[in-house]
Amino acid sequence: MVEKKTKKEIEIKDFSTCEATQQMLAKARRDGVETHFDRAANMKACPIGADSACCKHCFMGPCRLNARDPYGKVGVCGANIDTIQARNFGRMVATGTACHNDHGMAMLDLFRDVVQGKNKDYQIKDTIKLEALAKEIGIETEDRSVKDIAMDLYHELEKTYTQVEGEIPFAKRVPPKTLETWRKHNIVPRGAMREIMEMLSRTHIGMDQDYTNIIQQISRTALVDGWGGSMVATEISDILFGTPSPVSVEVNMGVLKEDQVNIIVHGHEPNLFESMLASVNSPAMIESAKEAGAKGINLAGMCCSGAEVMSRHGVPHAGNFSSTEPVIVTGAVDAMAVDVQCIQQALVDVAKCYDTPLITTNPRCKLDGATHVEFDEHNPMACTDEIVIKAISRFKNRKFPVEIPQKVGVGVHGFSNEYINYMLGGSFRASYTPLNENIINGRIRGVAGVVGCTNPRVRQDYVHVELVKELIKNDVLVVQTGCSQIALAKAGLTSPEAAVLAGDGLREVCETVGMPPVLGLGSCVDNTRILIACSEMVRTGGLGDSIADLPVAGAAPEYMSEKAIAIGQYFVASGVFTVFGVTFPITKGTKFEELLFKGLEEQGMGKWGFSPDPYELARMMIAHIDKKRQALGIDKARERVLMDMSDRRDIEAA
Ligand code: XCC
Ligand code: SF4
Repeated sequence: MVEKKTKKEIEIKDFSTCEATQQMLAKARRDGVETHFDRAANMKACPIGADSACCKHCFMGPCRLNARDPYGKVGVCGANIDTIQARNFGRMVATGTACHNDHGMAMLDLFRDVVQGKNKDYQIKDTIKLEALAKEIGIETEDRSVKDIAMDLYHELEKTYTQVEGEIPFAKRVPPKTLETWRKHNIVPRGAMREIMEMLSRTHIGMDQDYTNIIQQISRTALVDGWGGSMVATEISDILFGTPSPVSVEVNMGVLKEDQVNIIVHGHEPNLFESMLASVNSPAMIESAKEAGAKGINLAGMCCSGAEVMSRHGVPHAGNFSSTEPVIVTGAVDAMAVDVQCIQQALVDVAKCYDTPLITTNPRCKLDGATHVEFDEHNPMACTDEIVIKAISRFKNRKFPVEIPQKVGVGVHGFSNEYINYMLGGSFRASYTPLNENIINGRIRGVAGVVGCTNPRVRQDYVHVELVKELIKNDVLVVQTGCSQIALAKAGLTSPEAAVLAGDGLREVCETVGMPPVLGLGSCVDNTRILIACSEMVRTGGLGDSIADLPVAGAAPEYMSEKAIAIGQYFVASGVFTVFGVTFPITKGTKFEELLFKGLEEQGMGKWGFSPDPYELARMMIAHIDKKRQALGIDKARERVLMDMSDRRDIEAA
């Protein structure tokens, strides 16, 4: 195949390792359609911004410092490089935290309306989880009605957002020793609105100009994401829509069907998706699709909405973030409905090229040029029915030949914390004990969370897949969420058969339990399931008494969003060594870098790490896991298969 070159000569295979996406990028070039890969190749990332060496917080500036001589100059106000970087970092964390809290609060609003009987379109699906959660945060449940417990739970969780003084409700779930560290550093969040407000206030010109003090508010803000808004989003969505348990799902563009009306839901809040499920299954809609000549209506998800509903209901998933433009290039998408977050404005133009209705649904996320059909959760199907009708009409009038890459990865997803408990311990003695035992005896070396976005500045899926392969080969059990989980699903690593790629110890555990070596937990707010899993591991015993003691590590190797930075920081503040790829918004050789990459660990938390290379990321994570095993005195328990970097490079070069 001869590929037409874009302005900058980059081969399509260097954009992505996902073959379906490659096929569509080739088609896009033939069709004269541009994607974010082309734009990234032709727009050099701003080098000053990449180093976080500029400030535009006031109009005595904007000021830019020299990253190669970071202390050679200060801003007009005198702000030095550490202040500038810390303030920039703080604002990223504030924005990411705001997004997750906004999402969580929307779920909590819906929950309140359902409990009060004001919304009859949704119901409480998991009353067992409702009661367990209520009990966990100190709500009386004995001899009380579900409605009363639910109302108390609502009022309690609302504090996550609105509380002015005190500790957020889920601080009760934090292992005592970890909480003690937070209290010592005064970083236990009060409420999200307060923390985000204070973060923004403290980064204004003339406010907090000591990076060691700014970091405190950065951590406190990030923690109200992980242990606050995101956790509320996960827990309330489980209660309303059902707690996930393993389900076999197909992932990749091959889930689209040429002879059906294809609808994609892309975004983050599951309420839209739940209503869309009801719409596409309604007999009237199916009938009308058939009248239009379709065999049926085919619903698939993308990005986090998709990851969440895939895990919860087994809805097929069409791809991760970097495939959201390419999927439209198939010509097979009869409507794409979006809600909030990670919706690129470029979708408008790509959708226009293929006559695909691109429909925004949320009042807080409209796109210039898209059709807006507002989603009202008090009459949800009015919106989703209208989208289905638009899709059917587009199907009937399809103007272009359809080309669907015949690729799917079949795997098992939906490993909620509740299920992991059950899977390992059985229904009568559900517990994390078997996991801890297998870590102590060395069959499992440790646990890694590999999560986050894809980013057109790196080859799509490559870093995710190589990193995870390297980890499981070294007996590290991998848990996943978001676009990373989708990358591994496409690569076939989420199936139990993938256990053959694991080291002997991990493989034995996987084969005994019948689980894949890579456990998909859901969307990015579901990263909180990892926090809960860590807390359970601490509570179960034998692996130290704070999260910082655990042989665990986290990674977002292809991240692109500020939400990812917030997530990284809440893992670090919770005690987890967290590594990022792509690029890190920091000036090298500064005190602020030293604080993030070293100092925080000395304060009893985790720390950051960075490398663009998957093998180096794996090496860093495994070295950290081994360091923790050694500190716990369990390092001798395993036969160590040390990975030698020069060896493996030699093998690869051969
Ligand atoms: Fe967005 Fe959540 Fe990143 Fe994917 S992983 S690109 S944030 S959809 Ni959350
Ligand atoms: Fe420049 Fe200081 Fe204003 Fe930032 S706050 S733009 S460093 S003068």
